[in-house]
Amino acid sequence: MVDSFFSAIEPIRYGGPDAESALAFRFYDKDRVVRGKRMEDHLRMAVCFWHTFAWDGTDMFGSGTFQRPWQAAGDALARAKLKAAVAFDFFSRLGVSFFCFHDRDVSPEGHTLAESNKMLDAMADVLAEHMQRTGVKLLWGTANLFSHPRYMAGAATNPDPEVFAYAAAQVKQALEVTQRLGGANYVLWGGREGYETLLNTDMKRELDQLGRFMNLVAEHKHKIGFSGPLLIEPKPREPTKHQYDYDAAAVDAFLQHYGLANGDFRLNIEANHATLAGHTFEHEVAYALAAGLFGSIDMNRGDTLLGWDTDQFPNDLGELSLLLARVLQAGGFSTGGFNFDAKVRRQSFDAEDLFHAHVGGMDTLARALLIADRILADGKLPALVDARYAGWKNPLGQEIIAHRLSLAQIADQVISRNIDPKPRSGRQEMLENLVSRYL
Ligand code: XUL
Ligand code: CO
Repeated sequence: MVDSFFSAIEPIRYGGPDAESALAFRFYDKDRVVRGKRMEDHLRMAVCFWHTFAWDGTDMFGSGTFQRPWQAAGDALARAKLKAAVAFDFFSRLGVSFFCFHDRDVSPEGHTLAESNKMLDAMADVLAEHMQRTGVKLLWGTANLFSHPRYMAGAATNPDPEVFAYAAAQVKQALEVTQRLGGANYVLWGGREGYETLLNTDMKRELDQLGRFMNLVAEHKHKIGFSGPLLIEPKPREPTKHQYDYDAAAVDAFLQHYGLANGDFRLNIEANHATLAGHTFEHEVAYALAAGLFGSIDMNRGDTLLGWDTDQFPNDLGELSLLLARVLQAGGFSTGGFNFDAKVRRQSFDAEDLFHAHVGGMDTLARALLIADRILADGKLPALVDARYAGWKNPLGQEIIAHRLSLAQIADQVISRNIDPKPRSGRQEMLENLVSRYL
């Protein structure tokens, strides 16, 4: 079965921009060196278990369309083993470097937490063997604290402390398994950490609970010596009406408020979550970088006409070229990477559709990397931004920023020196034309 599921697909190779086959990389040439680093090491791309292997194509109007062999009825642990074997066959044929998972994507829910933990431990051994055999690494692990009915009113923010405790126990196990598998990061997405209605919600209490929860996770990370960062993944809503980790700025404020802004936590920015929050993807990444919280990226896209998290594969070369230029300029990823938190459409149920989706996403990022390199090598765009702020290098600007002038002293200078600033063009259209020339 493992051999047969993807057996019609040859391993994906780099064929250059004019490759004939639909299933070849045209730009992703993993050993090609760009700005002193191999493409594979720049992009650190990952396939996610949940959309690609756990989801069966169900949506809110219809049942599963995929009917994968590992989703058929039967012994849950045997199916989890089959799913893992097929997944690693996929990673190898695709030639991707990393994968990501939730505890319940790779291992079934038992009747008790002890039983679930035992199965997860067994599955971690299975994953470790596949990782050893294929060389595919773990970008991050996480716990699913939103699917089971016990979490319907939240996990850490639940009105019932026993649910908080259950979630804490689940994270302890998922973090330890992530460490055992050499995961580079651990992710916390607060799927239901928010509310459906304020009528039944004590917001202050829920935020305090969430703060305490993160504090406990950070303590445990240090206790076990997990070296990667904890990544909080902002999302404004869905499935909740409002989620406390609304966007990068909200998480930044939360971390500061609860004494958690000490380097343990960074952000996992997801493209479609950014747009749901009314921001651009580039805005969220720019904020994370500005706040010193940039960690990793969940790579996908939304649909301009659909107001929910459609999690489509990325294909906007212009957006991604500017994004990569921004990330490269800031030094690139350290522990993070590009995880395809993206799913094929329900009608794309063939095995080969999973390859078309990932090959397209990987090639788009690789091509964007090459364009970003041109943007930075040419240097005009960063130079224009620098020039726009050049005044701050002068004595007035430096004294203001260095806290050497009070409001009254600044006011005195404006009057005594007859300061009379003249407007300057922002040159937006010229910059837009410049960017088009790189594409
Ligand atoms: C949900 C989402 C999650 C997180 C991990 O929108 O993005 O899959 O990435 O829990
Ligand atoms: Co995500």
